[in-house]
Amino acid sequence: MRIVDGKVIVCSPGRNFVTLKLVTEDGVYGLGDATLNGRELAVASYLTDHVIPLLVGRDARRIEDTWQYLYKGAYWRRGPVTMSAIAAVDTALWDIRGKTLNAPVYQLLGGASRESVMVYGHANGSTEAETIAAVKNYVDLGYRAVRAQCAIPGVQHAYGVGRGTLYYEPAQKGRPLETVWSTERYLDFVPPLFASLRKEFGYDVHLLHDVHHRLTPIEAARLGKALEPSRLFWLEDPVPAENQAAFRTIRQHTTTPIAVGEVFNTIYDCAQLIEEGLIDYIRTTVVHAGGISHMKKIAALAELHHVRTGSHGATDLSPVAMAGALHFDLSVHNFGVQEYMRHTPETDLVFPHAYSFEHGSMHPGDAPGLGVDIDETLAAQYPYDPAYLPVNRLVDGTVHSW
Ligand code: EZ4
Ligand code: CO
Repeated sequence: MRIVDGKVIVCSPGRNFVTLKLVTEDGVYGLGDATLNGRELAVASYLTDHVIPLLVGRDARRIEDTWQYLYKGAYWRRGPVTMSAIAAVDTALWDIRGKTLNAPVYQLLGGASRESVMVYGHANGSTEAETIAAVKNYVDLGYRAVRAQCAIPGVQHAYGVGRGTLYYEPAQKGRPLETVWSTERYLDFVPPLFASLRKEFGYDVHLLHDVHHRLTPIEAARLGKALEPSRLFWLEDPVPAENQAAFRTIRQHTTTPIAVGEVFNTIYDCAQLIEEGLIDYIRTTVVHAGGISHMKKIAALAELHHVRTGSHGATDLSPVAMAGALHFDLSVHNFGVQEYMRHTPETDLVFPHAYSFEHGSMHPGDAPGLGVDIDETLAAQYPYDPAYLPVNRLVDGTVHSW
């Protein structure tokens, strides 16, 4: 079964997406998500100019061999552009394999380890009252896990403040938005916010919070300790994670569970975190960490060390990546939770899909392959529209992690 054609479809139905489509000699095609928020065309070029020409003529069934061929064969290893491109190829090949065997991808990965996968939604507010109302909205929609974020008084544009809808999207047109950050105000504001949420909702709903890489290890340790009475499901990205050993400081001070990984590309980015037991949830996802094949290896390492998965699932992951994540989540033993930010209706129409949401959980569906398609005619009506993620500065103007 030879690959005879491949193309990259860039479209912007509400936000930008890069989608790889590989076609076999039998006319079966597979899809892979290659979206890298704010740097989309670099991955599109990597695929079009350097990868698709190498795929034509290869056997579409050799998924692992193709992964190694692209990873080791590039000589230049790792990195978000390379690994998103490899992820797209890998995902498309699993899609093709499922379609040709007439089986949903999760059946090829070992079958379902659970009936469905618990997801968490994003509750954002400009005030504590708004965040409480947003959490209530998710609880009323049936969610059993909710991530709560709130603007901080005196801090412009704290991470995760919504625009009054279910569709949170931080990337903006034009030059990057510059946001201002105060760690001091944040550290004072967040523990009482979660105390209020617990008072309102009790302990039956899982509460999560994303620090978005903004603290130092000792600050994160202090926050984790202060949040212990609120019993978070997890505290996400407490510090930038290039320095994996720095998580030891957090671990030595708090029992608040730690989650990390949305910007990781390979198992090497999290091996120390996992092997030293420095985290509780690994949040790598199909599109940015080398596809389904590589995610399985990360999950297998994590399982040895009591670390569960919590795949990233923001709106900058297309429905193709979301489907891949759901097949992965359903099949791996050590699944924890899946992030689920709803795509806009425009996005859902461009990418018809078999996955579904019910009672706070999702299921990938039983369509062959990934169970997601792309309407290319509709996609063509939404041309690429450059957008950037914000740049963050401290109050005195120093560039800080966003
Ligand atoms: O800011 O995916 O947990 N989710 C997140 C996301 C990220 C975006 C960046 O493109 O942190 O909202
Ligand atoms: Co995050």
